[in-house]
This record gives sequence, C-alpha cells and structure tokens, in this order.
Amino acid sequence: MKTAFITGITGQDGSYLAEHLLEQGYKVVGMMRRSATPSTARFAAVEDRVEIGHGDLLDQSSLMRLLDEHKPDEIYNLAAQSFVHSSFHEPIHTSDVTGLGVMRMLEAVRLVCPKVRFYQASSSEMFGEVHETPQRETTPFHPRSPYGVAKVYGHWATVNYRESYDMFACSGILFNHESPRRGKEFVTRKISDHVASIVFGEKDQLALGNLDARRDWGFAGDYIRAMHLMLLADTPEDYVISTGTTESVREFCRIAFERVGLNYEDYVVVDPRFFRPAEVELLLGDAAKAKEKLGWEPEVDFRGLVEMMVDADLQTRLDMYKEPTRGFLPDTLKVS
Ligand code: NAP
Ligand code: G4F
Repeated sequence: MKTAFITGITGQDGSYLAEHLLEQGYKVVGMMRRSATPSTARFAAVEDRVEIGHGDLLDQSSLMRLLDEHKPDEIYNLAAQSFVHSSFHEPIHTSDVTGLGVMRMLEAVRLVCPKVRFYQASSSEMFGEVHETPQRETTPFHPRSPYGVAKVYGHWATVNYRESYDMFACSGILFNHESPRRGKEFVTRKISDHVASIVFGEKDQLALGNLDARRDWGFAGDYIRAMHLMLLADTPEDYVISTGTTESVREFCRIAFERVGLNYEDYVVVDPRFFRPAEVELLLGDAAKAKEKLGWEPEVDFRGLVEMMVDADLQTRLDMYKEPTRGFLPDTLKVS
C-alpha cells in the first residue's frame, strides 16, 4: 500500500485529495498545525481513515520528523497562506509560509526521503499581469501580490530541486478551483453563501470589490485528480490545470442569483474595502499539455459549479429554516 503525505489537509484541496487517494487504496497521512480550535470539518467524512501528524511549514524539524516517521511515497504540499487579499496585510507571514515553507519541505525531502514523488501547489496568480492569453506552462510570470511573489519563489525552488538533485518534483500551476468546501473569504463562496442568506432573510446585501475581474474557474474535485496524475507520470514535469473558459465576478453573481429567481443588481453593492492594491484582471488557462500527457479533463463546467455551490449553501439554510423568505428554491433541494 502506498503512503501519501498531504500538507494542508484541513483546507479545501486537502480534503478532496485525501478522499480521492483513500478511494485509490492509499494510506493517507495529513499534516495539521496546532490550533486552539482545530478544524477537521472538511475531511470529516474520512477523518477516521486519515492519520494526522502535527507539524508546521514554519518549523523545519517538524517536517523532517514527520517524513522520517511516515516514510511516504508521495508528498502533496498544499499548505499555504492562500488568500491573496490577506497577503497584502501579512506580506512577511505569507512569504514565510507560502514561499520559504516550500523550501523547508524540499530540504526535508532532500535530507530524509529524496526518492519520494513531490507535488507543489503552484498557482495561476504567478501569471498576474498576464503576458499572453491563454496562459500556458511557458508564459512568463508577473505576480501582482505578495502571495503571487511567494508562489513564484516556491515554484522555482521546486524546479531547482528537480534539476539540482534529480528529485521527482512537479508543480501544478492550478487556476482558480472552487467547491462547497471553499473558504467563505474567497469571492465564489462569499457569493454563494450570501445568496443563501439573502433567500432566507439573514442578509439584504452583498458587498463586493472588483466585479469585472475575470477568472478561469473550475471544480476542486476535478483538479485534485490532476495532482495525483502528475505524480503517477513517467517523468516529473510542470502542468497548467484549467478549464479554458473565463468568466467575470459579475457573471458569477448573475448566475448565482438567477438560480433562486433573483436579480443580482438588486442586492450587490460595490465596496472599496474589497479592492486590492494591485489586481489580476484576467486569467485564462490552456491545459492542453495536461490533457495530452496526463489524459486529464475537467468534468464540471462554470454553470454547474455555480449551481453546485449555491445549492449546497441553500441546503444548509433549508435544514435550519424550512421556508425561504425571498426568491425560490431549486427542485433538487431536499426538505428534511
Ligand atoms: P486553503 O483551503 O486555504 O488551505 C490551506 C491549508 O494550508 C490549510 O489546511 C491550512 O491549515 C494550511 N496551512 C496554512 N498555514 C500553514 C502552516 N504554517 N503550516 C501548515 N499548514 C498551514 O487552500 P486550498 O484552496 O485548499 O489550496 C491548496 C493549495 O493550492 C494552496 O497552496 C493554495 O495556495 C494553492 N492553490 C489554490 C488554488 C485554488 O483556487 N484553490 C489555485 C492555485 C493554487 P489551517 O486549517 O490550520 O489554516
Ligand atoms: O476569490 P478570490 O479571492 O481569489 P484569487 O485572488 O483569484 O485567488 C485564488 O485563486 C488563486 C489562483 O489563481 C489561488 F492561487 C489563490 O490561493 C486563491 O485560491 O478573488 C477572485 C477575484 C479577484 O479579482 C478579486 O479582486 O474576485 C475579486 N473580488 C471582487 N470582490 C473579490 C471580491 N474577491 C474576494 N475574495 N472578495 C470580494 O469581495
């Protein structure tokens, strides 16, 4: 039985990846940092089948101890301070975790288990002020936030360790991917959660920043399959993972409100607090290499994603309130 070691197990991607690898017959070890209120909610469905190891990307010795203890075959380095907006408020912390944290993991691998297969969670934020559209593996990086800068550092550190030490190290340059498990600070989940609160009368408004920003949004459940395929390939390489479509925040709002029979223009207000000092205006990925070499394809399209997220947030409210106060509910929801 192969052992997979996942940093960031409590996050969106960590939870989907843990479920996927368990289904594939892996033993899964997840790394969690110490917290006064530890959250295992996202991977609750498989909690009893995941072994937890306590460690932190800021603490080199904890990483080495865990790798020595569990001797993994595959490592997925998903842990990061991953919220772009916060990276402007906490640039040093973000650099330390999201940038240097990758170097700490790579050093731990080099010293403890150099034959392991290593996945680094790189990001389309590295393209930032894009130099070409669509963006592919060869597109130059031009990050627009401390988060993006830190991800570029982690990305090149991974390439450098592959070239220097012949390590099986891959970077997945993943475009935005979402799900009902997405944190509520990210725009998609903020929208789906607010739609549900508005329908059930908890809130009257949704305050957002730049409605014209465009993203290539996919479903997290599709994207974690690509991570696994990268580590099963014959050679370690970097891959763009994206849907090949781009939509605006405004369009996400339009479809999300339409799902419950409401017009987003009646509820959405623009609030300068949610704008960023520098913005990434457009992302659109070309995943041709992953499709050809890994046989990877996304299954959920943009409308399917929006509706899945809105429905999940509606279902949670429906279980509490029974009746909506505005709009209507999709037929597929279940009254308990
Ligand atoms: P997420 O939900 O924000 O999860 C981040 C994870 O990192 C959490 O488990 C968090 O633990 C952990 N973490 C934070 N600081 C840590 C530290 N110092 N030591 C150990 N663990 C720490 O992120 P995600 O959406 O699942 O994304 C997974 C990875 O992919 C991240 O690296 C992200 O930057 C990258 N990425 C995401 C996307 C996307 O659209 N989702 C796209 C491209 C790349 P706590 O629960 O303790 O906070
Ligand atoms: O949902 P977001 O916060 O995601 P962002 O900045 O694109 O970053 C996410 O995707 C990256 C991949 O490209 C990951 F690497 C990263 O870890 C993270 O998962 O914002 C999306 C867009 C931005 O242009 C933002 O300015 O939505 C715009 N936006 C408009 N109003 C807002 C809001 N974003 C947030 N979070 N909140 C708003 O009220």
